[in-house]
Amino acid sequence: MKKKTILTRRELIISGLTTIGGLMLPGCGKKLPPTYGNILRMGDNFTYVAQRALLPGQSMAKEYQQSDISSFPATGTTNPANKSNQYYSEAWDRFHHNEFANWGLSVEGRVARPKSYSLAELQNFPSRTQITRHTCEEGWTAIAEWTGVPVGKVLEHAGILPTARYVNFYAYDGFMECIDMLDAFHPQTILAYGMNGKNLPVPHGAPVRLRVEKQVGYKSVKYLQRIVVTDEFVDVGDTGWSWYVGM
Ligand SMILES: Nc1nc2c(c(=O)[nH]1)N[C@H]1C(S)=C(S)[C@@H](COP(=O)(O)O)O[C@H]1N2
Ligand SMILES: [Mo]
Repeated sequence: MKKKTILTRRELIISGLTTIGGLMLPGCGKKLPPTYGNILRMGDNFTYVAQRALLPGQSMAKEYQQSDISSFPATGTTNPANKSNQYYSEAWDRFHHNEFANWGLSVEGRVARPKSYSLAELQNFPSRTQITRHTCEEGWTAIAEWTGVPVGKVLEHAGILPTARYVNFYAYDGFMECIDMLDAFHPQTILAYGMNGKNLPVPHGAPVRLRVEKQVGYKSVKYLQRIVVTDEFVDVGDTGWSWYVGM
């Protein structure tokens, strides 16, 4: 049953169907996330400039000890090079064959210097390592150590524009998710290339995955391809699943 739910969510995303959709604010034509109006998530509509003042007030997800690290199931897509899977990615398959030497993560949209970052470039940023608990919406949790570069560092390097509000993450298997500036610049929100002291394994999203420690598992996009910064809410992932699912 596990798999079915995930596939259903993703099939909806891929086919572009939306069951909830963002709310339209009358008069200004601005699309806002479905959770808008929840006082606890007023940050949803803050710009990059506004979030900088608020960031120090954000809480951290609990971090654990090495001895707490558990076994960790892989779910959803676990190998984009599997040709019998409908989410097969020829591009990812080629990068994988080449040990991700030519792989790059494109950062585009509302940034002054759009750029494709190689794995080496991402690894050259100051890194962060954290041991956290992953919570899947389907009812399991697991603890692992993740190493990567904070998303905020890469966005600042690309020159994020002051009006930017959201960051969309696209994966090679068609999966996509959107987060706001508070989550994007949260210190524990990282582009992870390491898991438990090794390179990120294929089943867990090689070569680089997102970790959003303040939200449920499905925000942590594996097999990253593209990051697109936007000024307005783009309803990419809201297919009956909540846009914001805080922990
Ligand atoms: N690209 C991609 N990212 C994804 C998924 C997926 O199927 N494809 N599944 C999501 C879900 S529902 C969960 S719980 C976690 C699972 O990560 P894991 O396989 O490392 O346990 O990845 C999330 N990110
Ligand atoms: Mo999940």
